[in-house]
Amino acid sequence: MTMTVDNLSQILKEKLTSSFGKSLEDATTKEMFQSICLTMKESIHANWQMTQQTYDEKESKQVYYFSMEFLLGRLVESNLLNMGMLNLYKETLLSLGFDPEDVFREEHDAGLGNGGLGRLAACFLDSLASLQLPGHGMGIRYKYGLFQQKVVNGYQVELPDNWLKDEYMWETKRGDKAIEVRFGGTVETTVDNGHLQFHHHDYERVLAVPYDVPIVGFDNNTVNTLRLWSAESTTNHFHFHSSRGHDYYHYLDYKRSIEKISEFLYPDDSYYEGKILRLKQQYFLVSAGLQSILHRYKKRNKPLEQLSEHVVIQINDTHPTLVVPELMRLLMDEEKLGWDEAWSITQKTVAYTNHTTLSEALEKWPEEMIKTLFPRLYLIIHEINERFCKMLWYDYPELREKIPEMAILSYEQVHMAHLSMVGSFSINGVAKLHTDILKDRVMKPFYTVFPKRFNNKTNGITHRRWLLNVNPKLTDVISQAIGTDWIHQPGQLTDLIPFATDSAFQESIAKVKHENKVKLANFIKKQYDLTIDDQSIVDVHIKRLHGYKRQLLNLFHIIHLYNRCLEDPSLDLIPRTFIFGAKAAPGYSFAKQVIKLINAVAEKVNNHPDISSKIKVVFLENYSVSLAERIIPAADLSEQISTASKEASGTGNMKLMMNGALTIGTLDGANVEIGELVGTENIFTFGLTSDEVFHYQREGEYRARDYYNNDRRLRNVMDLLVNEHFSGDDVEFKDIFYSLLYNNDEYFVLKDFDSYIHAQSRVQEAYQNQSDWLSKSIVNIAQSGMFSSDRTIQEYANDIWKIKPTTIGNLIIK
Ligand code: GL9
Repeated sequence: MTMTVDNLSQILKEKLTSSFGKSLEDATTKEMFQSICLTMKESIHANWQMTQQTYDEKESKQVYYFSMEFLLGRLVESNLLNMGMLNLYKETLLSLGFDPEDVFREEHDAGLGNGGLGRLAACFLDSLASLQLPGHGMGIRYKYGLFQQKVVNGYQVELPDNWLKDEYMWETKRGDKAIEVRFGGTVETTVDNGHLQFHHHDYERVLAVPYDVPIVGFDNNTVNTLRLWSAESTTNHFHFHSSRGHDYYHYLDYKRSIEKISEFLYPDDSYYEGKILRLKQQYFLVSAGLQSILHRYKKRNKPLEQLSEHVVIQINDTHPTLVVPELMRLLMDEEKLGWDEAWSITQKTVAYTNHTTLSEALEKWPEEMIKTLFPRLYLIIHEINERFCKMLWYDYPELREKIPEMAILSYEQVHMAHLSMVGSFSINGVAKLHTDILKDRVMKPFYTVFPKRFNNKTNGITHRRWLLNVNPKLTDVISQAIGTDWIHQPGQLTDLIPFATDSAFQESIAKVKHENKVKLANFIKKQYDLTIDDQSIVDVHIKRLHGYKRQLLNLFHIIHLYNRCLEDPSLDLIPRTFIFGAKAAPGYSFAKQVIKLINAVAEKVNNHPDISSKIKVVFLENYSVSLAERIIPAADLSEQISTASKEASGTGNMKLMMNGALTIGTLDGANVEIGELVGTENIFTFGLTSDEVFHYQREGEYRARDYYNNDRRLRNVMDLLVNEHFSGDDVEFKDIFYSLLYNNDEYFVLKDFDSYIHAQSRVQEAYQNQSDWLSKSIVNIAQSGMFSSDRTIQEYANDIWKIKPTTIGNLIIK
C-alpha cells in the first residue's frame, strides 16, 4: 500500500487524539512532532526487529563502534529521508496547516559529542545502515550533552544542555538488558590446581541500563542499533530499617555517586583532562558494552575462539582503550580461557582509529588511578606491558633503547595509545597526511614493529544529511543534470564535471546559492537583528575554537581589511560576510578570549558607517549540528586554515565543498586530498607545509617577533589588540598578543599571515569572474562524492572489518 497525504493526515489526527487527547486544531507543534515520531516508529520498529533477527539467523559478523561521543543532531528529517517519506510528511504537514520546519525543529539536538570525532561516529552509523552492513554504535547516554553556548557582552557563557527534558522520542529503554559494572575493591589471588585464580571483592556495583536508538538505513529495510548506556542504581536491594534514617541518606549519596557516571559529556576537544570521573565513564562504556556483546554472541552457541569471526570492535580514538584489558578479563576470569587464547582473541577482535597527533590529546592515566578503580585490569595491563617489552627486547634489538618510550606503563602512567596499538589488529589514521605522520613520526617505532597494522581511512560525511537533507534545491539541480543514480552512488557526482562550464547549469547553481543565502540572512535577521547582504561573499569558519584551527588568522585578515578601508574609504572590496561559529572548552581561556575578540571586532566593523556595507562579521552563538545545517548551504568560502600537520582530517571541509563552497586552506588533513581531486585552480591553498612546520619546530629557528617587526600590516593589526581600539581597556586581549610575541606563536599565525592575505586576494579576484567561480564551485561539488562516508565505511568494511551486506527482507510497513 502506498501512503497518500490523505491517509497520513488521518493517521496523524488519530495519533494526536490517542496520545494527547487533542484535535488537530488544538495540537501544538510539539505534539505534532511527537505524533510524527510515534507514527514513524511503528514502521521503524518492525524493521528493527526484523533486522536483528536476520543478523542472528544469518550469523552475520557484527561491527561495534565504541565511542564516547555520538553527535547525532536531529534525526527526524534524516529518518524520513531514509524511509523515503520526507516529501510525503512535508506535504501532509502543510496540508494540516503546520510549517514542516517548525515541527522538525521541535526535536532537541542530541549533542552527545564535542565536534568532528563525535559527528564522524554519527555519519558512520548512517552509512553502515545505508550500506546494509551489520554495524552498531556503543555509547553513553549522557544526561547533559555538550553545553549550550550563550554570548553575553561578547563573552561565551555555558549553560547545561538538558536535552532529555522532554522525552527523547527515538530511544527505547531496555531495562531487561541491564548489566552490572564493577568499580574499585580488591583482588585476591589464589592457586587452584596450579592455575591462578583472581577474586574481586568489595567492589562498587553500578547498573548499566541500555537505551537503544534505531539507526535507519537509506532506501532499504535495515535498522541498526545505537546503544547508549545510562548509569543507574536500584532500590531493590535496599531496606531502610534505621529509625534515624542513616541508611536512607547513605543510599541517596550512593545513588547520586552512581548516576554521576553518565551525567555529562566532558566538553574538551583534542585535549584530555585527567579527571577520575572521565575514566569511570570510559570503563563504564567498555564493560557494559563488552558484556552485552558477549552475551549476544553466546546465544549463537559458537566457541569463544571464533569470536573474531563474528564480532569486530572498532574503538574511536583511545577513549575506549580499556576494551583490551576488559575483554581479556572477561575471557579469562569469567569464561576461564588461558592468557594466550584470550590474548589471541582480543587482538583479532579490536581495531583502533587515531584522530589526533596533538600531544595534549594523547591520553595517559596515572597508574595509581587505574589500580584503584580497576584493580584486576591493572594486573592485566601490567602483564600485557611485560610481555610486550620482553618481545621488543628479544625480537627488536635495534629498538631496545626505545623501550621506555614505547612501553604501555612508564613513568607511572598508562599510555592508552600504546595499549591500543599493542592490543589490536588494525591502526588507522583519518586522512592520508595524518596516517603518514603517524607512521613516519608520532608512532614510528610502532610502525616498525607492526607495519601491517597501519592503514589509512580518509574520513567522510553522509551525503544524505549534508546534501540531500540540508540542501534540497541543490539536490534537485544536480539530479536534473545527471539523474539520480548519484544518490546511491555518490562517486557518480563526477558526472557533473562536464557541466562546470555550462552557463545554464552555472546559473541554476548560482540561483540555489543565492536562495540559500537569503534564507540564512533571514535567520540572522530574526535571531540577531543584523542585516547581512545576500549578494556578499559568505565566508565561513565553523568548528571548535582552538589555537591550531587559527580563527585568529582569519580575524587578522578581517582587521587588516578594516584597516585598509580606514586608510582608503573608496577601497574596492566585494562585500563579504564573515561568519564564525565555535564553542570553546570552558577551561580554555585563550579560546574564550578569541571569541570575545571576534565579537569586539564585529561590533566595531558592523557599526562603522562606511565599512559595514563592505564587511560584516557575525559570530553565531551555540554552534551545533543544526546550526551547521543552516549555514553550510549558504557558504561560498570554506575556511580550513589549521597549522599544517595539526588537523588530522577535518570533516567540515567536506560538508562545505559538497555544498559548492570553495576552500581556502592549508595543506593539512583532508584538505590535501580535496586539493588533489579538484586541482590547484579550484582551491586556494597557502601557508607552511607540514614538513616545514616540523622543521621549524625541530630547529627552533622561528622568531615570531621578526614578523611583527618587519611587516607593517601585521603590526597595524596586532597593535589594535592592545591599544583600547576593540575594548575599553588595553588588557582585555593582551594574552593573545603575548602568546604571539612572547610565547613565539605556537601555531605560526604570524608566519602564515602574508601568504594567507595573498590567498584571500586571490579569492576576491576569482569571485569577480562569476562564471569562473561557479565553474570552480561545480568542480568541488562534482568531486565531493569521494568524501561520502559511504566510501569511507566501504573501505573499513573491506579492509578492516571484512564484512559484507546483509539484506533485510521485505516487511516494510508504509
Ligand atoms: C578530530 C580531529 O581533530 C579532526 O581533524 C578529525 O576530522 C576528527 C574526526 O576524525 O577527529 N580529533 C579530535 O579529537 N577531534 C576531532 O575533531 N575533536 C573533537 O571531536 C572536538
